[in-house]
Amino acid sequence: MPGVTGPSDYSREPPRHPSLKINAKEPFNAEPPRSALGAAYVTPVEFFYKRNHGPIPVVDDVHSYSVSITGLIENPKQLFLNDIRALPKYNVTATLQCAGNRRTAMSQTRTVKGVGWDVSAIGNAVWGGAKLADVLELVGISKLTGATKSGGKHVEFVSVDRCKEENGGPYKASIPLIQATSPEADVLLAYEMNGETLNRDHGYPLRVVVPGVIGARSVKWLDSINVIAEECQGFFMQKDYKMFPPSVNWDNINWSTRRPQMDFPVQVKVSGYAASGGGRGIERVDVSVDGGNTWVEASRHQKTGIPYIAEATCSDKWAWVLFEALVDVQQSTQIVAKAVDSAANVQPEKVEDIWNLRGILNTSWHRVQVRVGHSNL
Ligand SMILES: Nc1nc2c(c(=O)[nH]1)N[C@H]1C(S)=C(S)[C@@H](COP(=O)(O)O)O[C@H]1N2
Ligand SMILES: [Mo]
Repeated sequence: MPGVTGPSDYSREPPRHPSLKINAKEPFNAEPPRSALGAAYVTPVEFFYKRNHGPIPVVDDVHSYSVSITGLIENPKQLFLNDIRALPKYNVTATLQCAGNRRTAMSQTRTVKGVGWDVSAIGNAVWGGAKLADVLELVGISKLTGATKSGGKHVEFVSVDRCKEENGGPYKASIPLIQATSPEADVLLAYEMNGETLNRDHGYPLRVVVPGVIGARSVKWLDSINVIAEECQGFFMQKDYKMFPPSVNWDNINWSTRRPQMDFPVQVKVSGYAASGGGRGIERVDVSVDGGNTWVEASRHQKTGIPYIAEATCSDKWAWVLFEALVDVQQSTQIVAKAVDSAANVQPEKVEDIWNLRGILNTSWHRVQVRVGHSNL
């Protein structure tokens, strides 16, 4: 494996911020405190959630690191980091969200399996790198190609980390070729996060970023790109990250009956974020202070100026929106927030209505119970 290897134990993990809430230690899965998340439009790297399925890979020699591009293509190639850096660099502001975000709340309806995330398995970063569409052009696949001559229709990303779900093999996932070759889709091979070299937790030296799609498809520590006929057959595409109706349980589950989850839907957190997948913007955020009977529209802010990037070179259609609403709360009540995206998708009212076995995509209205106490002083 050129330049980067996946260790078989946890003795070489990187340092992490002490205030992260650790949901699992090995593999390391952690999210920031709620207060750190809403504080900034661009989430600082140290507070960005970390979602891993194995030990963090180690880069022995970044100069010998390369990505091989193979499969159903005419000119297979090995690309070094310098080859990728030589392509036009794009900065894309994109919100990455784990499909398991808010899973803990789904478990309150009925137990679901998986890492117990609170509401912060989400973050917004400025990703710097080459567009995958440009990289694929280097191997002879032109822009907006749906199928190669030899029948390639999907692009598989393979890493080097060792995951127990893959029986010690690497993490992998795929996206359709048409998305990979579409410059508008902004799929990146990123080597920077928030203007700094990507760090080990987030995929150093190179990761995929698929904007608007659940985090699971943004493969870190990229080792090879394979153009294949069918979507990736790996565990995380076929046996995880799928939504099933509530009647399905662990005894009658038939994984092949559902397609892998891709876009993440509209959702919101009461103290501040709203995001919608698929490149759809947030149209409106409504806030209620009476449990959802009456609503006021919140004010919102998107870009707040990112110091290290010229405005014109920075797209934000994949990014979250932060919102604020000043509301009077005179008595103990329930504050509720729900967002509407540009396609008029609205968050569902109840978690019960979208409960699913794997506990993913809990996009129900976010409710926060507030208690107003009266001081006697
Ligand atoms: N190689 C590799 N890539 C991966 C994963 C992984 O475990 N290994 N986890 C995926 C999942 S489920 C998510 S949500 C995102 C998390 O990215 P982050 O840790 O940079 O926040 O990475 C994805 N890419
Ligand atoms: Mo995830």
